[in-house]
Amino acid sequence: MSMQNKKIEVKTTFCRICEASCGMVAHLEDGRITKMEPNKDHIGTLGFSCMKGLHQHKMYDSPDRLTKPLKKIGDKYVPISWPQALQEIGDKVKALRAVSPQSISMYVGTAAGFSILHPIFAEGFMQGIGSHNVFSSATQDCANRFASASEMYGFPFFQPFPDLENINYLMIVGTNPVVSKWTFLQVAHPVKRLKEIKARGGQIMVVDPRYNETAKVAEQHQFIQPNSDVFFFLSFLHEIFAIDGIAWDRVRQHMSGIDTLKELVKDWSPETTAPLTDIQPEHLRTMVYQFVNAKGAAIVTGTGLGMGKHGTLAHWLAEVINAVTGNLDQTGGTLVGRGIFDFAEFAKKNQLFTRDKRSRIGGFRELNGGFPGGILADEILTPGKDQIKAMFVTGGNPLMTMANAERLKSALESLELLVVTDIYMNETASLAHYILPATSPLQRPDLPFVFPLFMGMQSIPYLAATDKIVDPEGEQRDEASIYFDLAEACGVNLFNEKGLQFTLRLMNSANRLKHSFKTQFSASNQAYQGLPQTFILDLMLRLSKNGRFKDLIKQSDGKSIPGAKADDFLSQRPLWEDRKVRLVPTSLVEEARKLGDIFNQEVSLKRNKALRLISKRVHSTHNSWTQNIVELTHSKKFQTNYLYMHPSDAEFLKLKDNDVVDVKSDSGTIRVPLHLLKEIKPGSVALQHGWGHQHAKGLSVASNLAGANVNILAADGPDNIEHISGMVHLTGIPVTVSKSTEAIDKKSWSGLPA
Ligand SMILES: Nc1nc2c(c(=O)[nH]1)N[C@H]1C(S)=C(S)[C@@H](COP(=O)(O)OP(=O)(O)OC[C@H]3O[C@@H](n4cnc5c(=O)[nH]c(N)nc54)[C@H](O)[C@@H]3O)O[C@H]1N2
Ligand SMILES: Nc1nc2c(c(=O)[nH]1)N[C@H]1C(S)=C(S)[C@@H](COP(=O)(O)OP(=O)(O)OC[C@H]3O[C@@H](n4cnc5c(=O)[nH]c(N)nc54)[C@H](O)[C@@H]3O)O[C@H]1N2
Ligand code: SF4
Ligand SMILES: [Mo]
Repeated sequence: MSMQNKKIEVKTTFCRICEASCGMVAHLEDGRITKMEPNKDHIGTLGFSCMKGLHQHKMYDSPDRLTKPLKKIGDKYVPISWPQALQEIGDKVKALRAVSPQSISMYVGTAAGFSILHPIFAEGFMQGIGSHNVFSSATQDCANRFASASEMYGFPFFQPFPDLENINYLMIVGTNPVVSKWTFLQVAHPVKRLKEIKARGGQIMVVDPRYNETAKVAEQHQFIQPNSDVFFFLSFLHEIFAIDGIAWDRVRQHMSGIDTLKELVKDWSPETTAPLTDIQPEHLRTMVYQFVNAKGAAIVTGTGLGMGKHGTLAHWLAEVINAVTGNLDQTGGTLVGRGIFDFAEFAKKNQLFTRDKRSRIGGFRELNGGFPGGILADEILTPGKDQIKAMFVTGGNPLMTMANAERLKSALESLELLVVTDIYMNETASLAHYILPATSPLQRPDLPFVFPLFMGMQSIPYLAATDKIVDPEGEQRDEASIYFDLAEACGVNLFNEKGLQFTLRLMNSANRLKHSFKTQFSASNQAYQGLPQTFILDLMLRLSKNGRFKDLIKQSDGKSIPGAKADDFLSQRPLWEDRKVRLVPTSLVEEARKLGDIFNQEVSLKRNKALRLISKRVHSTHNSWTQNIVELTHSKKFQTNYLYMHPSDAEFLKLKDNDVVDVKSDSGTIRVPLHLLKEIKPGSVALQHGWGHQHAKGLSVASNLAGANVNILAADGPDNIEHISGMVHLTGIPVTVSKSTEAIDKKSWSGLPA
């Protein structure tokens, strides 16, 4: 075929893999993407994109993509039609629901969050079912922040973020934005943004058990013992009081509880905590002095702190430090954004996120409509009324990403119904009764990620929209339509709203009709038409007075909008009656008072030379789902995860680089190659999560790589989660490491039995 017959197109869109949401340009030939490039003219993402974004079309266009609903029959998966899949799932759900709606559950993964309609419709489906047994990846990464914000500001999504344009002292604790591309703030090109701070004379201090990629840019770094951040912050506050670094006017006017705070930290001098944190008192005092005297300072935290043992308390104290030093709601400090509508007041009016439900196991309070993932296996395995018997997994891979993978595997295997909606047949799907093929981000229209859209959490404010770039293939469907159809099949109404379900039914029929007129002479006549996604997105924009979807699409480099500003939060927006920031919420203070005993236990564990396992992300992989891209794993270096260890620990344990080691915790053992790393704190070891794909039935590239699932080492169950937020402990895990007596069998060793 000659070149000129090819249909060449160039379309703009944005990446929906991580929060940076980079503006991108897709080059297409005959409807298939041949190249993804950064959009150099994008006003918010500055021509940035990473290697995952540049290779995303390979992932979305892989022969491994699911294109038809699959049903497990015996040991095999056979394609079935959508009507049959929906009917069978619907019948099973109806039978279970008649006995107990709570027996039907859902796990919402992180990929769901990167579509605006997916989580809304999935949640609506569960509300229609009448079950509060919803779990999400939030208790693996950020529920600590939601819990802390709920207690301090009365609303989980008030998440102050640093004013990068004006900040002069940025302290980065337990996050590695250079690799992760920031979390809880949309920042494309983190290296550039960090260098700008330094170029104008600002300072960046990284506090981390690893001299990580961000520390290399910051050039200032302080090692800290894993899990000890909460004690570091107690001493930090102790010193702020000692040098009177409190912004008294601001505190008295806008915050409550300062006296209790002073009393709480009085015994935590830097000398007290140094034996655990390994932060020398002089150094801590210098940091406090610099923080207090900077014209604009802030602490930011991330998953390294949140996935630890005291994630909520540590994050809360970081927020308290920002607040009492006068940096909250201040130019150069932290700002609280506004989204396209007043989400907080809307939530208050509609009584969203009220935390009134309790879990059957452990009596945990729900947070943002979800329960802790750490009790999921117990909820499934413990007999009794409301025992979970069916589960929908949507945009996630809990078997790889949640604690105690081995136990979770038996739990998932025991379900009467497991339905996975994904773009790939991942490990979790490999246990499912039904697998539903979803569209990829590039196959659906969308608005930006929920944090920038609803809460204005952007370092450069803009609004954007994207149309679909390529058509769905085979029988792939978007999740909004999938959950609408599932609601129909299960005989329930989305959000338990009859009127809404009826309206959607009308929209659905109108969409089909419109399409059949349009395409009656074309070959794609048979294509499925679900809900009119662009119509719904347009409605969201219009109702929030943000114009039309079709106009926004035309502004493909982003539409500039007003950003977050200072003096826009304190005494105005906290959702409490008095609108004051609660510095010392009762439930958090009660927990904090227990820290004395915990401190002593941690010190003695440290004396026993227990190694602490921490997390580690790399540029080329994203949780459990980019290992299937050949281009990102062809180098031998990227074909497994490794245990990273300081040479001094290796010498003590008589280990050398590339040895095969067994890493053992109270929950299990995994076997991986060892990598010596001078940049890790002696006593800490690091492992990357998301590996060990050998038994995935539908990942033809990833299942041929090596690596093991680190979450076999993490404990689950009600006693192993932080009970304010429900977070599981995925970092700071005590482990022992020894040379393995056996070599790694690359094909079979994932840590999990087949
Ligand atoms: N030890 C350890 N464990 C961790 C972490 C850690 O640092 N250390 N990190 C934790 C964190 S931060 C998180 S967020 C969780 C993540 O936990 P999960 O959300 O459970 O896992 P992911 O690996 O992100 O899985 C995303 C899934 O979504 C699918 N997917 C991608 N795009 C789409 C789409 O458009 N539609 C649908 N339906 N599916 C799609 C992918 O194929 C993949 O299977 O893991 C956590 N686990
Ligand atoms: N390339 C890539 N980017 C990603 C992801 C990915 O998998 N790969 N995942 C995305 C997701 S889902 C999320 S939630 C974000 C997460 O984004 P981040 O929160 O930035 O997560 P990490 O990059 O793992 O950085 C965690 C840091 O915490 C440190 N740490 C570990 N334990 C402790 C501790 O006890 N105390 C302190 N102070 N530090 C500790 C680690 O050494 C590491 O430097 O990243 C997103 N971006
Ligand atoms: S940083 Fe990479 S993965 Fe994240 S949005 Fe940008 S291109 Fe996508
Ligand atoms: Mo995450």
